[in-house]
Amino acid sequence: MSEKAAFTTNDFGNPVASDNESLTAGTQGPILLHDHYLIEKLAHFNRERVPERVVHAKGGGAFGELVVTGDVSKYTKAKVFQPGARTESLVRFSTVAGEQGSPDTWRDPRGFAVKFYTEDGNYDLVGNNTPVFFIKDPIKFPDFIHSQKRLPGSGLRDHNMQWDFWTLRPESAHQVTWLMGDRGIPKTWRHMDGFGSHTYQWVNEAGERFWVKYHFKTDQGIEFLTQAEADELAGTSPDHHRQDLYQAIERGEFPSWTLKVQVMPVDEAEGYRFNPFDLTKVWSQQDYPLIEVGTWTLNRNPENFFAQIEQASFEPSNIVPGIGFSPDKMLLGRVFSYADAHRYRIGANYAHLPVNAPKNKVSSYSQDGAMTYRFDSPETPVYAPNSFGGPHADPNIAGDEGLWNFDGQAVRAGYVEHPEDGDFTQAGTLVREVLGDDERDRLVANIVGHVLGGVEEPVLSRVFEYWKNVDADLGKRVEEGVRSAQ
Ligand code: HDE
Repeated sequence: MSEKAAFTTNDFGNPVASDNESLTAGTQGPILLHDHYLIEKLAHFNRERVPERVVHAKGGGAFGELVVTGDVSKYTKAKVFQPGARTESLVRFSTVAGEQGSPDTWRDPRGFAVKFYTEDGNYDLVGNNTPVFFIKDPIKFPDFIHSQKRLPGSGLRDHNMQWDFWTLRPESAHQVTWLMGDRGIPKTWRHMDGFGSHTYQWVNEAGERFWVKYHFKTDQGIEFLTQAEADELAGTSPDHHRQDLYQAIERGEFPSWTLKVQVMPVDEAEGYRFNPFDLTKVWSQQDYPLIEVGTWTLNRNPENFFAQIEQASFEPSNIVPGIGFSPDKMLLGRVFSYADAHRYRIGANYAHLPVNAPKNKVSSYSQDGAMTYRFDSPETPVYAPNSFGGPHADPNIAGDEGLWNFDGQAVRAGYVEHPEDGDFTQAGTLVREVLGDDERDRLVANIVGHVLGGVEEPVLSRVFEYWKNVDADLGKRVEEGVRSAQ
């Protein structure tokens, strides 16, 4: 027998007389202005939504824990990655182009945003379920996203616009090959890998530096949906992935991933066959094998979706000592953009929200701002330097944010091309050496199906050329497939 239900109150704890009848002058009379409870309900209702994420609007997530089972202490001093360390974590999985109400099973990369609540503050590793991305310079990001969303006039999505952008920016080929293949529609969020995607810098206790790439290898195995299965679920179960994760955790079926890294000594970057900072490229695992870090398990559902998932904030700028940035221009662009997005979407003090707040003590000089919730004792100075024991910076971590050499010229130019760089090389390797025959067959069918969904000249000819540049036989099969269906 549940305990006696409490009386309904308004938002300030004042008990209310009725939740069913507004206050009127007589039973037939006008509603009275001083029915402040009615006004509170209607006014708050109008303010229930915050702006959805401009990308990655549809998603879901859970809490979990990283347990370090390996030993990477010779590469990093980051406490979160020390042997035996256990760190609480939050993840939000998402699609990219769809709005909040869009189906989980659309073909799209999946966001794989991980927050570690470490003893040195939050470390956010905000990746995707693919190791690469469509572009390599952040200045292209708004254009790229515009081309993947909706036409300005009709408000409709448009495959012609998508392929127009992709074929005019051929560096997209590697990611588009991933997208059009089986990885483009994971069976569930539990059955997909995650990647940090970018190259980051690790620093060990001795100050030695390494370039690293992160891999979350699913312990559930990689599984996918065919286009037909995905299309059916888009109609019958649009929240399929969100529901699957929630119910698996409810059943006590806690999904886990094995976190691994590739490590490159900093002095090998310049001579590597691919530009190691180019986000459209991977590092061959023959060249830099995966090294186990630990097990990351999801074992607790959010109690309130809006408070803990919709308002969750992830930002690549949240890094901890022992982990730094790299010359990857996409990473550096993101280091600005995410906190800016959260300030706009949730407000200046979004870091005060429990889901975003670090577990260690905050000793910053930020103060005030709307919805201030966290504050220090009255005697704590609000400026630095000061003579009254306020917090001070730690010079010992200078340089931990990532150090690398560069010339001083200001220039707008693409990356330095390494010997095996090129827009189509790794896409071709993926098609010829990684995919099996059945995966290639589905890749061709998915591309043909997508192109038949509205792509026309002059874009159509460029699509055939794009795929022939990836792989001659694949390109031929795509063109034959489209031509025979027209
Ligand atoms: Fe994002 N991205 N992004 N992105 N991204 C956002 O931040 C941005 C990129 C990713 O579940 C936004 O909170 C720029 C790559 C995820 O809350 C925004 C560039 C990768 C999520 C933003 C990129 C990602 C976002 C939108 C080009 C994989 C959802 C709302 C330099 C490595 C996180 C927000 C969550 C969200 C900016 C490209 C992953 C607009 C400028 C590459 C998983 O700030």
